Order: sequence, then structure tokens, then C-alpha cells
Amino acid sequence: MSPPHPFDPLSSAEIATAVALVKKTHGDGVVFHVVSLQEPRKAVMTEWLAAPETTPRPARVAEVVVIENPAGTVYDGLVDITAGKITAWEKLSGMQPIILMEELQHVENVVRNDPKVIEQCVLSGVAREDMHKVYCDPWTIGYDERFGSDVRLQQALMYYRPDVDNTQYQYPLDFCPIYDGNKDAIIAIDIPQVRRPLSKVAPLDYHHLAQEKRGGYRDDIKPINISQPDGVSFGVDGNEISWQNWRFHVGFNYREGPVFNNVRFVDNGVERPIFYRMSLVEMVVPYGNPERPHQRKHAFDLGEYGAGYMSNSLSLGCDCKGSISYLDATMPTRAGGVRTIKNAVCIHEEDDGILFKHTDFRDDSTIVTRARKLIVQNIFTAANYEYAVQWIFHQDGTIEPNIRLTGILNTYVMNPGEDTHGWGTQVYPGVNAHNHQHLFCLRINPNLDGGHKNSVFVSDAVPSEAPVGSPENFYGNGFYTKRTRLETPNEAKTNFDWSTMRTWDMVNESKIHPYSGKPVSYKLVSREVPMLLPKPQSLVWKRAAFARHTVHVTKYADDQLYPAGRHVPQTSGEPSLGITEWIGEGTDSIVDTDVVLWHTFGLTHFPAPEDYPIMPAEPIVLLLRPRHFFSSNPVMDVPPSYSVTPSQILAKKEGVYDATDKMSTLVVSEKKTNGATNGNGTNGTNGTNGTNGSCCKSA
Ligand code: ABN
Ligand code: CU
Repeated sequence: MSPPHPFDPLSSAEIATAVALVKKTHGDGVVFHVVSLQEPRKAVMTEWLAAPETTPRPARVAEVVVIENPAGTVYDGLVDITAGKITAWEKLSGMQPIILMEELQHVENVVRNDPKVIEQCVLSGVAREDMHKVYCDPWTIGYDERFGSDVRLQQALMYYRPDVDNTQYQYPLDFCPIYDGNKDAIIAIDIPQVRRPLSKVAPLDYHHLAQEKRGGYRDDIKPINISQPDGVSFGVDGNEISWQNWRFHVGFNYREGPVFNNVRFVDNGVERPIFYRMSLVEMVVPYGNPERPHQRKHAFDLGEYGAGYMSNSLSLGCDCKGSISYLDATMPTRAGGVRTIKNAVCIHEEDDGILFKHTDFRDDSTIVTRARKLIVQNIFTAANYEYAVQWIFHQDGTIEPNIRLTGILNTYVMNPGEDTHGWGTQVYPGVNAHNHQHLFCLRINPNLDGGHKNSVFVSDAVPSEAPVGSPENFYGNGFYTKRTRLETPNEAKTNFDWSTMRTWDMVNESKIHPYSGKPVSYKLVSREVPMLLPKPQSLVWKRAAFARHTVHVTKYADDQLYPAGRHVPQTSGEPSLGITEWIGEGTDSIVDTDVVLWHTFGLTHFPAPEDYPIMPAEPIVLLLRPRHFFSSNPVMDVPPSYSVTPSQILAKKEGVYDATDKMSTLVVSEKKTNGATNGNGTNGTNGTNGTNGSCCKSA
């Protein structure tokens, strides 16, 4: 068997080797929170990538984070799997490693059997014998100053299901038990001053059984299918993907889910590096109700729980439609076993509308070319919410990170007629969904054209500074792009500016475009960029420093991956970990060097009844666009559906290029209405449709 690609995730055998080495040295009392590839150091990996045949293969190294019980001591180490030895082993204090689903699931049993919790359930209106109908979503506590960071804590958000098929989020309970993992016990219960008994409102459920009782499903949707009769146009070789001119490696880890390494684009036969590494590295979901204990409700879904750990097994024809390739993910279990998430990533193509088109109004000469896109998707479930993360590669060199939020609102019980004080919305009788934000952090390490020396600029669209009537701007219409190079991490703390439609350019200043005279660049276009609403000095502001600005830029360093810190549960934000530590004084030069761009984007969610009981997916779209990168439009060699030149029109169409899709069919409207009667939606009066060939011919 060929050795793994150095960016490949650890295999089951490698996880087993790392676990065995740790257990041999540290005993069977350890439980495993992380056993994951430590990607090769960039310097070593860059050498290997340049000459894989002749350069020694980088060692396979596992990052390992364990808790040694019964003391609950946390260790963070490295295991060199190739050499078969532990190479680093550090005892941590006041830090809690990522929380595991196994830990969360256990807490539900604990709360059901805890006498004080039972007492509160009964007070809320749950029958004592119905504790099996009580559920909880245990969240890591976030940070609670009463308990600090030394003991491992969870806050149990409590719910009730009258029937096992009822969604629990419509029956929240009003109190919140605190679970101590070291003691394996409930150590406190937060009880609000105003009590809110269990809602007795009839359920509104979303599963098919509930819908069938409500009258069933609509019957006016005809099938729509993606058909690729000649197979797909992408190649999957292990974790290396090639599609059209794209080449990249997709890794996967417990925390980020998919990781894109060594992203290149073949331009006229030459492979041009674009990004060394690109991934989602963190997200924070702060809730906006300041009343205790809701102030504590904010989740770091990647750093505290792990997008990889929470990944769904995607299924054919549902999560991904068409001709699909899948990648499995191999994760450790707490006991040191191996768990495979089948189909954790799906890869497929879709039609993407028109890539380009032009018709000359004089003579109907025309070209129309359809676009195709490649989607690499991962979906994870973070308790109530689903995040469908799509990385969409376009033929023109654009990469589109696209996240669809769906799933269920996090809810709290409310009394009839209760004032939400604006901190939430009654989305259903008795159900208060608090305001919150979903803020993601994208990390990009560019290496445009192989240069590990890049800079970042902000681009602002601005009017001329010269006043109307001045010689430079006499008519007042002048405007231009103001490009400002970000010289230091302090200067690079930049925010989206609606008034200038600000974008950010990652640039290789040593490669100048021959026509535009501008350096090759990739532009970040992102407009869903709410500012962090928790105030400066608030707990979230301190813990999620990456979310204070739309963009940060730091100098590259191996291991600076996670902007809220390597171990996120129960950090106090004092000091603020991750990006603030790395920025330090913020005065080092970030010009023409190996840089990392951190981008925070997302949305502020004011829940509404339409989000209930399950949210229709809401998309967030960003674009990474080549600018001054290609000599001209890089997709002119994509075969058009239809092309006819002026001379062919004059010569009555000899040699017309016609590759129109023979699967597409004409739908003729049964109803004849005045004016628009030709069935294809065009009115056929200006001569541009119906005369220039089969592509645009009317019926
Ligand atoms: N959204 C916080 C969360 C994620 C996973 C499990 C529990 C809670
Ligand atoms: Cu939301």
C-alpha cells in the first residue's frame, strides 16, 4: 500500500498506534480528547511538495490531548508515529480540552437521576415518573466566574418531550443544572427568580408523521434530477482532488472538518499555487439575553465541540444529489478506539447557470456558455443547529465558501404574555428564541504563484477627493479604487465598510500583471459581516477576539491555527487567547511575507416564527476571486452551448457551434395569454430570439 500523503488525516491504524504508545507510557487511565494529524511543519512540507520524489517524506505526527483520571489532569502531547515515540508531553493547568459527544450524552442520564433536578422538574410540572421524558442539551459552561476553569463543567439546557417524537425545543424547562465532570455530579442548579412552568401548548412538529397528521405533503413537485450519463468530470485520488483546472488536497480533522491544502490552478498548462491552506477554524454563537444565566450562553462550536467530531454521515440523493464521491473521516473515541464517520465529505458537480454570454444586438451573433461548479460539502450538527458547509470551486478560479444554516432554534420557555424585553421573540406560544449571532472565522494562508511572500491590501471604492468644478474632477463623477497596504497586524484590524464596499486583496507584490500593472491577487468579497454585538470587555469579546474585526492579518507560524486558543472550553478571556497573543504588540511588518488572513463573517439572527419549528436553510456566501491573476478571462476554452459569429450570420450560419443540451425540453404553456404566447418566455418581437439557431430558437 502506498504511504499516506503527508496532508492525509490519520488512518485508523495510525490512531491505534498513537493511542497504544500513550497508553503504554501513561497507563490505561487516560481518555483521549484529540488524536489528530499534526500537519507537517510548513518549511518541511514546502520542500517535499516541490520535489516529492527526491525529498524525504515528512514524518507522520499525531497531536494528542488526554485527560488522566481520576485526577482529571490534562496533557497535550505529540506522538511521532513514524518513529514510534512520544516526542512532547506537557501537563496543562487551568485548561479544558475539547468536549466530546460521549461526555454530553452521559449528562442526560445524570440529570434524570439527580434528586435536586427531579425536584425542579416536578416544580415545573413534570410528573415524577416521567423523568425519562426529560432531555438536556449539555453545553460546556462557557465561563462562569463562580467556578473558574479548573473543574470540567457543563451547563444542561433542559427540555421535555411529552411524546418521544415531539421536538424538545418547544418545551424548554426554566432551570439549568451545572454538571461537574470530575465529580460526575450536578453541583449547582441555576434557578431563575421568575418561574416559568412547562408549556402545555399543543406541539408543532416537523417530522413526516406530524406533517401527515396535518394533511400530508404538497403533491405538485415533479422530480428534478442531475444526470451525468458519461460520468463525472472530477478525479479523486485518495484525498487529492482534480477538477477542471483546480488541484487540491482535502484533509479533515476533528475540529475544522475539511481542510484544503496546496490549492492550485492550472493556467495554460502551468500549475499556479494559490493557497497553502484554507479552512474554517472557529465560530462563535453569542446569545443576546443579558438576564442570568443566559449571559453564559455562547458556543464556540469548532473549538469547544469540533465540526469534525459533529459531522453527519451524508447520504446519497439527500444531502448530496447527483453523482457523488465521498470521503470518510476517522476519529478517535474517548476510550482510545476508532470511530469512522462514513461519508463525512461529499464531492459533486452541479450546473451553475450561465458562465458568460453575449449577443450583438446588430446581427444576433451570439455566444452562450454554461458554467459548472464543484462542491465539497460537510454538514455538522451542533446540538440544535445544522451547518452545511460547502466549498464551491468555480471554473473561473473563484472559490465560494458557502454556509447554509438550518436545524432548530435554541429556545427558552416564556410565560403567557411575558415581555421578552426585546432580547428574543415568541416564535410559538410559550417559546422564546433569544437573539444571537453566528460568527465564523475563515483562515487563509495564501501562497500566490508559489510565493510565500504575500501582502494584504484593503480596497475601497471611493469618489475622487477633488471637488466638483476642480480641474481634476470638473464634473464630479470621478471615482476609483483606493488600495491601502496593511503594514502591521494592528493596521490590519479592519472592518467591512458599507460606504466603500470594502474588499481585501491577498497579493504577491513581486508578480505584476502585464496589462493592468497590478500585482496578482485573490480578493475576498464578503458582505455578511455583522459586527460582534457583545460589548468591548464583555466575556464573549474577550474570549472571541477574532470576532472583534472583519479581518485580521498575522505573520504565518506553524501551530497558529485556532484564533480563540488551542483549548477553548472554559477560557475566561483573561488573557485573551489565540489571535491576540499572536498579534502581541501588533507592530511587526506583515508586508511581503508569509501571511495569514483571518476573516470573521456570519449573521445576526433575530428569530421569527418562520424559523420554527425547523429553520429553512439560510445561506451565507463569500467569494475569493482572482484579480490580475489571469492574463484574460480564463474560461474562454469552456465549450459553449452555442456560438455563432457575425460572418456566419451573414453566410447563413455555415459552421455554427451548436452543442445545446439535448436533454432540455420545451414546456409549452397551456394557457394562451395576450403578448407572451410562444411558450419559452420570450416575446419574439425584437428579432434576437428565434432567428439565431437551435439554442435560442422559439418553438
Ligand atoms: N451549540 C453548542 C453545542 C454544540 C454541540 C453540542 C452541545 C452544544
Ligand atoms: Cu441562528
